[in-house]
Amino acid sequence: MEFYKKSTFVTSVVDIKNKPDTNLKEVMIVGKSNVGKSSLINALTNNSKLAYTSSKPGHTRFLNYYLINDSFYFVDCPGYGYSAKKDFDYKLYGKLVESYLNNNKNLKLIVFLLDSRHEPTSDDVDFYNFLKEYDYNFILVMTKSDKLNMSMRSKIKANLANKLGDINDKRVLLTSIENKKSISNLIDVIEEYLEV
Ligand SMILES: Nc1nc2c(ncn2[C@@H]2O[C@H](COP(=O)(O)OP(=O)(O)OP(=O)(O)O)[C@@H](O)[C@H]2O)c(=O)[nH]1
Ligand SMILES: [Mg+2]
Repeated sequence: MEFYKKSTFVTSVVDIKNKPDTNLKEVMIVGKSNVGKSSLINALTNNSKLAYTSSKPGHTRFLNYYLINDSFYFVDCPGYGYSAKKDFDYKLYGKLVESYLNNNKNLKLIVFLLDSRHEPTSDDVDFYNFLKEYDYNFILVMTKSDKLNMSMRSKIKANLANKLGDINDKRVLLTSIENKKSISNLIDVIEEYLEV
């Protein structure tokens, strides 16, 4: 599949009690601020106006549900690790994400984004370890690969292993919103997890 043809914004929730009342499957998109979560959702749906993106970090607030092909949700998360935004409430963020992950039978896959140009930050490492405690499937998506040169490219796996430990049991994909092939590869992987 090249991209998801039908996409609509459904709701933005601050309290998990207000999540959409359906049994549709969900794919969570998470990662540090500015890593490219919202942009990736737009690329996957070929809809540049769907999710709000910004070159300034800290833009997506709360959990945003996007209905895809009338069959599942992408859940866009606020980014962590951006402390300069003074009105960003980290306690609220932590609570929201934890309550989202608590016993979520609809959640089929977590897409954990990391910047392909850098080693994972300490916030990335913390979040990775936090996710590992849960039983959900998750994959690692290395974003902004269009900005990589050959030597950076060759270091990605070593950088990951250096900070995250053994990642041999994890799927690692490289994406760029400018590279359609990388987006359709990601769609194929997402579809695998949605089928089960
Ligand atoms: N070169 C390049 N830039 C990208 C790519 N993906 C995202 N960006 C840029 O990165 C910036 C942040 O993108 P967003 O999608 O808003 O990031 P986010 O993770 O949703 O950020 P928050 O909502 O603040 O947590 C924007 O300027 C995007 O244009 C990519 O694949 N390549
Ligand atoms: Mg965003």
